[in-house]
Amino acid sequence: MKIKSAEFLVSAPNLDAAPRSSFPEIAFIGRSNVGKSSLINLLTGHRDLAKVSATPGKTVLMNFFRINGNWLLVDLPGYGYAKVAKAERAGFNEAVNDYLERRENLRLLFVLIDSRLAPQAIDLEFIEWIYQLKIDYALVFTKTDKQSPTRTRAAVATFMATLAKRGYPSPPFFQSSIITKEGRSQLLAAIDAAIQT
Ligand SMILES: Nc1nc2c(ncn2[C@@H]2O[C@H](COP(=O)(O)OP(=O)(O)OP(=O)(O)O)[C@@H](O)[C@H]2O)c(=O)[nH]1
Ligand SMILES: [Mg+2]
Repeated sequence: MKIKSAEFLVSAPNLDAAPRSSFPEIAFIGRSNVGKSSLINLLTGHRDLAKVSATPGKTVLMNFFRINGNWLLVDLPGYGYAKVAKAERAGFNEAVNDYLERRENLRLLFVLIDSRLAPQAIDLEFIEWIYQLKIDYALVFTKTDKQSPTRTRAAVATFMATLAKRGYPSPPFFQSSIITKEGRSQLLAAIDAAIQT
């Protein structure tokens, strides 16, 4: 898929503030700082579409973008960042809960995982939850430029083995880097397929 246009629509604090839309939707989620906003910029080819920050917890709202005039991309707030105010944390968790449970046009959810880390409890818990919700999801192992391909392969294998041990089927997975652009064309092809369904 070629990205011809990418427009920011709205930052929504809750599902009521999300765009009313019948376009297919693709969302990105993962731990704070895992690289969601960076990956969205890589995919769309817009350097500053989604705000990137070295400070974890930057994206606290659900950010909606319209791509090519016919599908929506959503940058969801990162989970697992303890430092935001308690009230705010509860607020965005609720917004994400509502979004995942009720957004009917959601076609595919990309769950980003830091390729350098051993499986994290919070990621596994999140996957268990979306599995119960029957949401179509794929994993993206990010920041692969920061280590050797061998280490990344081992991290992916360990993660899949951990899911299998807990009784969950292996989801589709990708590897990504904003430095080498690894994963860009594969992710765009997966999005293309998902929005046709
Ligand atoms: N080397 C390298 N750095 C990356 C990559 N992806 C993201 N980063 C860096 O990781 C940091 C966090 O990236 P963001 O894209 O803001 O992460 P996020 O998941 O949107 O974070 P929140 O909005 O806080 O949840 C930034 O300093 C990025 O430059 C990557 O593929 N390679
Ligand atoms: Mg972000």
